[in-house]
Amino acid sequence: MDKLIITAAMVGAEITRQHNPNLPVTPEEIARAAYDCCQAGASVVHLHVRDDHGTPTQAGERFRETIEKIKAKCNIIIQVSTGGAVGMTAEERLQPVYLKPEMATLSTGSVNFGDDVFLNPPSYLERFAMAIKENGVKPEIEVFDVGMISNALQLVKKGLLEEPLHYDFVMGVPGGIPGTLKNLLHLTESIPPGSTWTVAGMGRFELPLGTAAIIMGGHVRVGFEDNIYYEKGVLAQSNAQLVERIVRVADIHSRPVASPDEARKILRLGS
Ligand code: KMH
Ligand code: ZN
Repeated sequence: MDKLIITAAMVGAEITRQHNPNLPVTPEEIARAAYDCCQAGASVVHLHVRDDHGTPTQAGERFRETIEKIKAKCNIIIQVSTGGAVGMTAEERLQPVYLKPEMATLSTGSVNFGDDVFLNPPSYLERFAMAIKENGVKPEIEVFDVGMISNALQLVKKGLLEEPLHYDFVMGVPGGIPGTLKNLLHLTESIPPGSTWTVAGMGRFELPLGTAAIIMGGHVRVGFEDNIYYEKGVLAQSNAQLVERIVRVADIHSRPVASPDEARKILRLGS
């Protein structure tokens, strides 16, 4: 098994300080949280940013400022979100890709998202994949349901994506694939051999699915974007606290944790 890559999804677009007062919002707070997560064992940050009012934004300038502050503190891999928030236009969502970060997400299908729809029609998939390719960015395929794997493989056939792909199984979103072990197994068996994968379990699914991934040879995403609780009824004090817990679980299962440079090799960044 490869060493374990832990991704910290620290901000997201849906959570507010009303949900968890420890949510990092400003570029300074996000950079500090990224540093703390890196120190705790994360090798990737999945990055969303907020404007001065705490509202989700995909503004290139805000990403640039936040990325600079993170880079000044640590060597963690920065993966920008192209999902943004529901209702944003494709061009709005694509802005951080033009900064040529090491990684960016690519959601390969539409999904009901609570009471909303996270819209990713075929035209978006091609446009996003092309922008990601043209800017030399490594995509992480966001899979909210199993059909999104075949959509990604269609993009490979069209020459818009290159294998081996790295997938993120986002499980337990209301409207997406439920966060069961049976479904995780189905997803892992549906990707081509040689692919890499991580799992992002929503809410109470974060810890059991993360534990399963550690045992199965996958990788793990944790953080406030997916889960604001440390345990039932107890809010997490920080993103780093959630990273620390996954490091302890990995340790119990004798799975060493990857440094950012080791993660770069596993994910074949820059190759
Ligand atoms: N905020 C969600 C609607 C991504 O970052 O690529 C989409 C999302 C996926 O978070
Ligand atoms: Zn996201």
